[in-house]
Amino acid sequence: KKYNVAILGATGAVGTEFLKLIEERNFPFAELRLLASKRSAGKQIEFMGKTYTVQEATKDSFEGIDIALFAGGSVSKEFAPYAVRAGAVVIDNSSTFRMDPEVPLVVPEVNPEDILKHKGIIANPNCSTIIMVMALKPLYDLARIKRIVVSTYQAVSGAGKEGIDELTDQTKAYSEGREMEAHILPSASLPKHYPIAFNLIPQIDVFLDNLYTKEEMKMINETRKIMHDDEMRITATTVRVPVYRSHSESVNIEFEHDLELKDMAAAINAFPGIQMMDDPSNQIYPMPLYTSEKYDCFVGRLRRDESNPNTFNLWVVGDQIRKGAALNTLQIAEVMIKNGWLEK
Ligand code: 2RA
Repeated sequence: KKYNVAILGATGAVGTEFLKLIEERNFPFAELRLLASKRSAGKQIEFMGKTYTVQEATKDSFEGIDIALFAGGSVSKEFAPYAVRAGAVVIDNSSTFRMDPEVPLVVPEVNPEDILKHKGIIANPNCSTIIMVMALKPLYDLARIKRIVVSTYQAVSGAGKEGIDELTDQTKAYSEGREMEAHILPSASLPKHYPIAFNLIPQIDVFLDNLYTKEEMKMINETRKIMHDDEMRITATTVRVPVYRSHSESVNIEFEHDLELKDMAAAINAFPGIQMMDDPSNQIYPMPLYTSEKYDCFVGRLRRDESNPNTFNLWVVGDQIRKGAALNTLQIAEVMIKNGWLEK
């Protein structure tokens, strides 16, 4: 069976990756409708030997659509209800619906059964959350997790094509001895912007009253929802780094009881979508320069935290645009197709 698919945000970094993955993974689409804001409407996109014209998204854009892939951003709030009313299942990358109790928040390898609770919308978690829970879930199945301390090193691709372009332009300017210009990071909507080339910015998204950023609270709240454990104590520090596409995360995990490193490594290797890359004696560990464009997440630096009982450190790296966004979204649709969960 083939499905009529709409992509909202077809011209951005995530939308472009949807198309690459649909082709790479032979996603069974019949009709493909590319939608974007007025600004990007009219653009021609060559895809699988056909020329598609990107249409401006309107409330009527979803008639006859089975699966609506939303790349994210504020447009999701406006168009999701129209797509649901037209009978489509919306898989949304934006943060709009993630904490809505009526909307499942899904990493297909971690909590696929939650998909069945959907009422038309399924939310794709934040990229840094997805990459972390891919490492947590195989370990949580060995021992319940009591506390997590995570620091992230997040690629500029999280800020879209504009973030990627800024890193390139600033690196070029710096190497040519010119002033680096900053217009995007830490967040386009903020009054101050800082260069990311040769720099780190300890702010992703806006600050909240508790002095955490929205990004940090997403990691805390979304992880508890995906893993169905509101008791887990979590603290996060999310940092933007001059890396193009993969997010890296240093995770300290306190379990309910002690574990053996070999059992933890075996559990991670046995879990789909993640694998160990961990051999310190041969300087083997995951690095973002080499994990980009890959489907899997990678874990290294697994070791005991000698400062606390039942506690371990690990380093996990994953492609932000793929597993962090477009791949996870498409995999949700793939799981629905495989299980017959799309049939009305
Ligand atoms: C970022 N996680 O990295 C956010 C949104 N993709 O900017």
